[in-house]
Order: sequence, then C-alpha cells, then structure tokens
Amino acid sequence: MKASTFLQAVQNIGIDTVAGVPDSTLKPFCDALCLDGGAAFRHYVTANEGAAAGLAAGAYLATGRPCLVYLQNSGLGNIINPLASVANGEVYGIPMLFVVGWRGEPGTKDEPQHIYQGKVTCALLEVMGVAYSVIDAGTTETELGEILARACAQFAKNRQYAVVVRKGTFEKEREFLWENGYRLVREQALKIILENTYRKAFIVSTTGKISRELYEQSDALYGEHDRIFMTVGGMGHASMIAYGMAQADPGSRIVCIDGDGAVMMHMGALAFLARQSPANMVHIVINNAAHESVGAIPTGYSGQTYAQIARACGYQNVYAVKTESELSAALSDALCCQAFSMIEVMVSLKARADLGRPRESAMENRTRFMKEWGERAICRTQG
Ligand SMILES: Cc1ncc(C[n+]2csc(CCOP(=O)(O)OP(=O)(O)O)c2C)c(N)n1
Repeated sequence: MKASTFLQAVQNIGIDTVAGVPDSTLKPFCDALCLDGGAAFRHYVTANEGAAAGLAAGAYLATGRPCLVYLQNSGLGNIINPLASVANGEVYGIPMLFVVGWRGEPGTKDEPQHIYQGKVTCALLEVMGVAYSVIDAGTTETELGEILARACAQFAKNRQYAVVVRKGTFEKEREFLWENGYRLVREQALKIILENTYRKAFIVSTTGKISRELYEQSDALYGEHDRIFMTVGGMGHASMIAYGMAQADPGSRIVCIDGDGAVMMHMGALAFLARQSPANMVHIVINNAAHESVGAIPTGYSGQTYAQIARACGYQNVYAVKTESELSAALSDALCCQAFSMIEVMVSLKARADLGRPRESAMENRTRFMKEWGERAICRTQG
C-alpha cells in the first residue's frame, strides 16, 4: 500500500492532525508525512508517544475531530497512562486513531527487544478497550475504507481505534532526505569515545544504532563488548540505568551514551540526574537532531543544545563538541575531573548500510556484563 493512499483515506474521514514518534515499520508513512503527503495535515513529532496522545486529546477538545497518533508498538507503554486515565470512555472518552507499527509479530524474525512486545501488542489493545484491525501489503483500498468506517463507528461512541501495521505494509516511495549540517560521523565519534573510556569505565548505551555501532567498534578495538550494557528497548531510560549503577558503586565510573531522540523522550531524567550529580558518571548525548535509527525523521528538537539544557538543570560540567579533537579534549577533561558532566556531540546523519546486530541473546549480554562488573567489584574490595 502506498502511504499516500493511506493518508488520503485518513483525510477523507476528517482527520487533519497527526502526531507521533517515528518507527522503521512506518518509515514510508513518516517520509510521506514529511513530504507532500503531509501537506494536508498538521504533523508533529512529539517527545514520546504519550505526549502525542496528549496532543491528540487537546486537539479533540478544541475541534471535536479525532487525531491520528502513530507509534512503534514499543510506544504502547508510553500511551497507556493517557489512554487509561484521560482518553478512556470511563474518563473523558476522547476518540483517536492509532497507527501502530508491529515489530516482533509472532512468527516473524525480529530483535530481542521486540519479541515479547510483539506478542502482547494485540492483547494490550484489547485490555485497553481499543478495537483494531491489522493491515499488511495485501490490504486493498476498499478494505482500508471498511477499516476506517469501523474506526469512525468507534469514534462516534467516544472510543479509540487502532490500525496495526505489519512489516512491509507500506511500499517504499520517495524518501525524506535532509542534512543537519554536522560533519562528524556518529560511528567515528563512538570509536573515539570507546578509545577514551572502555578500559576505564562501564558503558550504558541507548536504543538503536548507537548501541549497534558501539558493539561493532568495541569488537574491532578490543575483541569483545562485555563492558557495554546496550539498552536495546526502554528508549529514553539509559541514563537512569546508568545512574542505578553509578549510585550502587560510587568508586566505579559509568559512561552513559545517549541519543538526542532518547533524551527528548524522557527529558525529566536530566533534572533528576542533575539533582543527584553523580561524580562518577559522564552523560554523553549523540545529537543528530533526528531519530536516525528508524529513518532519520527530525526529532522536533527545539534548537537549544542539550548541553545548555543540562547546564540549566544543574549538571556541573557541560561540553558541546563538533569535531574529533574537541571530543577527545572534552572526554579527557570530563574523565579527569570528578564532577557530573554532559558531553553533547553533534554528528551527521550518516550510517553504514551494512551495520550488524548483536550476535548473542540479550540475556547472554547481561550475564557477561554483570560478570565483568562483579569481577571489578571483587578487585576493588580485595585491593
Ligand atoms: C518507546 C519507543 N518508541 C519508539 C521506538 C523506535 N525507535 C528505536 S531507535 C529510535 C530513534 C532513536 O533516536 P536517537 O536517540 O536520536 O538516536 P539515533 O537513532 O538518532 O542515533 C526510535 C524512535 C522505540 N524503540 N521505543
């Protein structure tokens, strides 16, 4: 199905506002929204999926028209609160149309973070009282019309409706291409970060290609990656995982390698972390102003640098760097001073097409990581 066909059908039922967080299953749909297909809509990439549901609720209050909220099924966790306690028919009864990218559909091969989420996707919608239809590449325009008619019937009852989108549903069309103006390549920045930190620290890295690039670069440099905890799911929570470790052992050094989209998703963590100011933690934000891992759709970033935001929250040291030499200097400075720091690294949208994925299971990686950490703790108490 062409994303433009889908968007036209949605427009035909009176939807004019679209908000969400991009997803690779929905990539052609997101591309279309950022290109001509989006011209008929007010389109917002929100900080997280719950925020998109909030925007949809407000727009409905103002216009009486339901909005479309799009998300990867991982984002269902973020919409459950506004859905259950605001939009649900037992509260304010606010209709909205969800378009949910279905990663980890049972019977398909996908990454570990999608397996369980994929299994419970439809059950979650059911338990939330959201009627839904599943679409795929074979869904015809007539069938789509029928599905949207069912959605409208739910809207009339002040309920929500979901269209669950299987992998490969939307045809590849014209890609939304743009430049952010930065030159440093993310993978090169990650290599420099590893060279400066891997032997001195434990690393907690964020969801998406940042972790996949770190995995490959660490293997190339050190033949292993056991000191890296890859936060493959739970987007936006890497810094709190890092803090959980940092507070448990103030004698160890923890480096969190975050993405700008992930930081946006749960930005409250910055204020919390600044209040705690763990002297043994460095927070690195790789900023490409995009959700690059799922198709480089811009994040809706405000233009403030994350370093400025961190400074305003109370981080003790902040650095914003654009070049390899600035990054190396910031790393050596941040690692030698015992103060909670943020290094924001501006990078381009470049990524390798042949980037691999972790070969072990998530559980194997966890076991190796905890073993490394445990051995370090034993050295410390003995030494
Ligand atoms: C809750 C949730 N929503 C959406 C996704 C899909 N997703 C995976 S990686 C990613 C983009 C991450 O962007 P950023 O942190 O800026 O890192 P980049 O990919 O740009 O390096 C998204 C949206 C997800 N994994 N979880």
